Amino acid sequence: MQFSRRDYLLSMAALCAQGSKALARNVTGAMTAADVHPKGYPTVEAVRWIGETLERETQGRLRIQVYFSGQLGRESETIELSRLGALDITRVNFAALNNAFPRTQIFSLPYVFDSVAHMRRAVDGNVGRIVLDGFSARDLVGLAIYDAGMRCFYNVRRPVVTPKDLHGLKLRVPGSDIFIQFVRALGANPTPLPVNEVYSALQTHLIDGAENNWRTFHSSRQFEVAKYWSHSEHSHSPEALLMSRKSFEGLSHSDRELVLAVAKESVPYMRGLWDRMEAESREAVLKGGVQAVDVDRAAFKSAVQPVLRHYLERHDLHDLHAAVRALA
Ligand code: BDP
Repeated sequence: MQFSRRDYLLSMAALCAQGSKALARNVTGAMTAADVHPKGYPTVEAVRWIGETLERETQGRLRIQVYFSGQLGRESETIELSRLGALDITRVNFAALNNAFPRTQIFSLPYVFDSVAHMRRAVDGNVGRIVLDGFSARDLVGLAIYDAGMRCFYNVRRPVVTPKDLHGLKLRVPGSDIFIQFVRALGANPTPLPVNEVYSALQTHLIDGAENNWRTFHSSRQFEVAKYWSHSEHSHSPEALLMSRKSFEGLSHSDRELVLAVAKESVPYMRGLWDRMEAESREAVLKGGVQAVDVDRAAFKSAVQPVLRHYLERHDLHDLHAAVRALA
């Protein structure tokens, strides 16, 4: 059974009023999870896979109802709902966490990873563990880190090959100071907006462009309006799968272990979907008339160096960065 966002919030309010401990369980008794992406997106499918696996392993005792397409709000809102215990699980990009959880900045900074393989080594190893563990101080449990491809710039105006070509363009960025600062360092005007508002902002020319991966560019249909893609690969900012600490602590010890183990197993499953769907999306948008160009990568990298240097003055990020670079 599918509930609207309003139904969900009303049932949450009713449960809160009763002082129920299981705040986040929706009226069907399943755990609730939120994602801004539509059904079929690799992150949504990975969380559905976790739900099906849990259901099978526990004979239906643990289940997950995934609210996709932003039905439960923006990423900043679902993070807060999870911290409060009004939502069990949220899947968000690290960019949405950067300001409130400073350790997450290590994965969103520009040009910290040389390749997807490098990013996977870092998130699968100690650095990933340290970053996931950092969430517990703020009422969340880090369950997994998923791929989000390589973010690139695109716009409605012109081919962009060097940072100079970005000058004067108004570019949408996620609500992260890192993104605001490096887009400014490249000479463009950063405009923070929630992801689900980017398509219409491009259409109405409120903005000239944005940056994201092939899959989001495709599934959000932004490619229909922004025809110039620049292969900048400036950030690999991955996805975080987070659980409310309240919900997690409401589970028995063995259920906690099971949830952690199944979330871990969902990473290779998600990567399989990601690799296939990213390639499909790339092909589809190119067929749809998008013109993709290679950029002067060295010029992009050097223009954002002051931003990187500024963040790496912090000891925690400096050490994490050294550990990430050692895996290059
Ligand atoms: C996409 C992420 C999504 C973010 C979005 C953004 O999957 O979680 O909301 O980027 O740019 O790649 O905000």
